[in-house]
Amino acid sequence: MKDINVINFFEENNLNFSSKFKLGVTNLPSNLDFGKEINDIKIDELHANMKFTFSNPEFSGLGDKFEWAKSAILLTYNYKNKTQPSMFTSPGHGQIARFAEKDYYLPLKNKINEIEQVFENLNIKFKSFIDNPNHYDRTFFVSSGLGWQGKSTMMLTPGSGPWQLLATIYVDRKFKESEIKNYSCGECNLCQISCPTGALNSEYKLDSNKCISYWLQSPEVIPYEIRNAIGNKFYGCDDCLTSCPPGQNNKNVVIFNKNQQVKLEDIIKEDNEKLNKTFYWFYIPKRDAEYLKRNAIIALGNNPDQNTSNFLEQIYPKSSSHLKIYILWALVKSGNNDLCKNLVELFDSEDKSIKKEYEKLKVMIS
Ligand code: B12
Ligand code: SF4
Ligand code: SF4
Repeated sequence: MKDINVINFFEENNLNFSSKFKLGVTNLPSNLDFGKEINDIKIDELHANMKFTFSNPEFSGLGDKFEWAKSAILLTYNYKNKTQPSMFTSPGHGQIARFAEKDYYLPLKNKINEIEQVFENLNIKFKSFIDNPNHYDRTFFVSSGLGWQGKSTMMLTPGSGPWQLLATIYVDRKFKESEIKNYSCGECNLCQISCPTGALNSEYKLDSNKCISYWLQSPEVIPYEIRNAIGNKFYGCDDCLTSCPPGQNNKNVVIFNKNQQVKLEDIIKEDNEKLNKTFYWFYIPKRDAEYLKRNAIIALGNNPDQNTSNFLEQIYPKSSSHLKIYILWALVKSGNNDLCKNLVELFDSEDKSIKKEYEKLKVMIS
């Protein structure tokens, strides 16, 4: 029997795809196995102790996970919209990376649900994955003819570049396999040059220990050099995406995108539960919004406005010890060394961890 084209198959089942979506098919078994690559990153400790796919690389990186599956469909959602991605914010404001300015996973999940419905109606077995620790989402991207892996490690497609989210559906049905395209980054290395921390110094390999995107999701204490490099970022980092030519429009203009800006004082003052709800699609360690406030204080330290020092002084007494160490750092950054000294003496003369942090900051100043 002739293999059916996947798009025609869905159209026949009343399921259409807007131009935001792209589909590609890899026939199984594929002999694709990224378990070793994921494990190598882990062995070299480039994974910064993250769990995700690193918990069980042998399974997450394995293409042929299910004996019953005959095809893997890779579905991508292009979240690049008409406005240019913005790296700029006004003073006192922080930047949200474009993938998180809205819940862009939602349209992808909805589409997966529609696909699942089609298979369910036809009694065809399937299993889908989006951002799941048990599956490395990039596994079938190249083999499904959707593009190539860039030096930033991002999966790139002509037109949309890196601005896309990925999902996979294993299915017990053979579809026509997509043709693999022969693309590459060539001599380009703009992502490597643009990365503020050197996390991409080895091409095609990300050192998560240096990646801002990682640190803004991490529960660990953020090192000083990373805090400085974070700049105005509040959540996520797009520097290696914004610089990537295949993802750019012809016209590059400096713009402020309001969807990508937050007023940092408002975040820091907000009730934790409310913050969790407002940003329900963010990955927040332990769903504890204190970590978002931490990010906001760092971004405010790097991108203060005229009121920042007064504001930080006001909120210091009532803040948790965890946040106090970042407030002190932000005050030192803006040259308020005496104010820091007074705050510690006045409110925390008995708190060993804060005093220790203050001693470290004093070394930093000198
Ligand atoms: C852990 C994780 C992170 C970590 C680590 C990222 C990473 N590159 O590994 C952190 C927190 C840093 C992160 C950041 C981001 N992430 Co993330 N993340 C994941 C997650 C959960 C697992 C990724 C993983 O397993 N990495 C393991 C390593 C081994 O993978 P790798 O870097 O791709 O490794 C390959 C290369 O090293 C390659 N390689 C090595 N040598 C060579 C040589 C050559 C010549 C070639 C071609 C390749 C090559 O081989 C390896 C295997 O293919 C996936 C979701 C999932 N379940 O898969 C999302 C995912 C990768 N993230 C995604 C996104 C959107 C982001 C951010 C853009 C978000 C942001 N704006 O802040 C950044 C981008 C940072 C970057 N440059 O990658 C998307 C990426 C989509 C895409 N177009 O590729 C994914 C797929 C989620 C999704 N479902 O869409 N993420
Ligand atoms: S997300 Fe930011 S810090 Fe991480 S590799 Fe890309 S540019 Fe570097
Ligand atoms: S910036 Fe250049 S080198 Fe980096 S991923 Fe994009 S095309 Fe490849």
